[in-house]
Amino acid sequence: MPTIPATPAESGPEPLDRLPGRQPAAAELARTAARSAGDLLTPPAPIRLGDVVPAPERVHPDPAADYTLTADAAIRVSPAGREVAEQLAGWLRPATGYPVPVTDAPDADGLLVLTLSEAPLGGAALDAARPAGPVDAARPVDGAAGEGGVGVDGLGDEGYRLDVTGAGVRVTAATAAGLLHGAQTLRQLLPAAIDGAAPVTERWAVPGGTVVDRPRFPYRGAMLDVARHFFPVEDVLRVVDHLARYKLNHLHLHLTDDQGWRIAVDSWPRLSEVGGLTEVGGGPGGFYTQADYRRIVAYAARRHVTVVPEIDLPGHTNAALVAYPDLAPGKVPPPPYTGTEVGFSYVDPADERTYAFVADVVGEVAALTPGPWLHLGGDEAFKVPADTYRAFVERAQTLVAATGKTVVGWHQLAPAGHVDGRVLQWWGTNGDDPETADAVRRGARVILSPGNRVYLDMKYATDTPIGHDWAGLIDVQRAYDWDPGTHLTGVPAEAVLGVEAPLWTESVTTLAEVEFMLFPRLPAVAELGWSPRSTHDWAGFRERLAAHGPRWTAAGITFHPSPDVPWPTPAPTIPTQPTGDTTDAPTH
Ligand code: TNX
Repeated sequence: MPTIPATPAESGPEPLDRLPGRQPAAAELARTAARSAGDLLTPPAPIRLGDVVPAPERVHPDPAADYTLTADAAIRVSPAGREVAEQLAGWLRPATGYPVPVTDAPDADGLLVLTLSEAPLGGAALDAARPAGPVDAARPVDGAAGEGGVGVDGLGDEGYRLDVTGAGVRVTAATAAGLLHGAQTLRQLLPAAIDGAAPVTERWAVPGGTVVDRPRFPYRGAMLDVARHFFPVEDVLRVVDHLARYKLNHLHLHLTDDQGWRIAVDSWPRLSEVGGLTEVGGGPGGFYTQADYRRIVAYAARRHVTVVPEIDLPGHTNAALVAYPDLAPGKVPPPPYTGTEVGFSYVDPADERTYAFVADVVGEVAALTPGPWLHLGGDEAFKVPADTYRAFVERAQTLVAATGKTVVGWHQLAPAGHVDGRVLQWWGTNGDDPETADAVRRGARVILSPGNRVYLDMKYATDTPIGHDWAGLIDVQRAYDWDPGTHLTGVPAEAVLGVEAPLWTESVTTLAEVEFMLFPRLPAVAELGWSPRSTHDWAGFRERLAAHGPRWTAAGITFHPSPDVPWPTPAPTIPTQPTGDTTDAPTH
């Protein structure tokens, strides 16, 4: 297994004696020899190539081709992939202590061992090192995804190919999103200590072979309710990092509710200035300025996460009514609300001014949001008669469509008329909803968030210190063992856009508590959204997931040590309940 390839390669390191103007310095030769000797003496990488969450579509291990990251590692990348390469370097530097430079120079000095490319690369040493023919269907592809080998052309918007040989590592993808997903896979293939914030001595081995991977569903998300309790920008950025780690690509922000209005709207300033001052339990609340919101959106975009803003209408609007009592039925100013009941508030559907309010708000939010979606809420407007509700929703949908955004709403929107592309987010608990199935027949697509599977505000067990249980107790296996493609009667897999795990925050007050509810269930939902159904296997998943406990510990991520998961022994230092402490800030 040559450490230095015999021929010049686009992807692998140049032979030292062929670099222009350089003679093989004795020190370099010695280092090369030492590395080769080390490769012969060291055991295989302790992590197997398939030990990734979410499970990749195809994995072809080659234990003879493990790669070891060393101090001279550099990342070579085309300009379009630079942002991803910088992120990868940012993950590798703290724990390795290596400089890991990023370069797009084809003749850059130093050994180039990681290559990100947006285009297929031919004739490189890494190609020579991988097995001939299509990658083995060690994990066969789901029906629609095709058969046989998958070339770069078949990777789609988010897929990637990862090749690991003794000579180096290469991620190939058609898009920067695919490159990032591949880089996340590479990160998981390094020892857990890679997630630490300070240098440690470790053999940074990566298991050899090839991974070819792409998602099952295009929409994979989580929702954070920043209305019941407000979470500062830094917390939201860290949640974005958590999503990206597991290849989730949408962050739904529940921005408004009875207890608080969290986004500044210039044309209706009291919404945030007055409506933002409350939260559940009487705390100070808060809101995002438009600059704050833009910062979240931009941070997410760099991680290929799309923000989906939700303005919940016509119910869940007490905070808006406190700010603008003219919007309230009967113009009666309601008192601020800091409890946890639902369904009592609504904007006056009989007043034209309400529709001016809706148009202004969705107009400003749409202008701040580069992503295609705008979520209208629509849930639990219990005090609005069905006909009135339906007429309100139809006008509101039209106002959203006029902004150029695609309407998303909770499945209560189903009876309203179809608007182009609209998406219903199903949060029921019985897998059967004729109204939603009917809306799908009329053209709607569905995001699945079954309350009894992926509502991450549900307790894990009766003794979970925070959370609800109205949809049942949800431990990891329950969150994992269902199929979004067949879950909802009368809704075919083709109508399923994807999955989303909502985290409501009536009882969740700190970032540590957010993480405690997300981990370890969020990766289960991520796997349902990403991995081909043929890989679905609880026994295998819990083993792969277990290896993430030490990663979360190294990264300072709080998690619930669920008894569903065989955490490695000796047990990592795991807080048994939310502690409120966090040790690292989001990476910028
Ligand atoms: C139902 S799910 C709600 C939320 C609550 C949640 C608590 C949905 C669309 N509405 O208002 O926060 O239950 O689990």
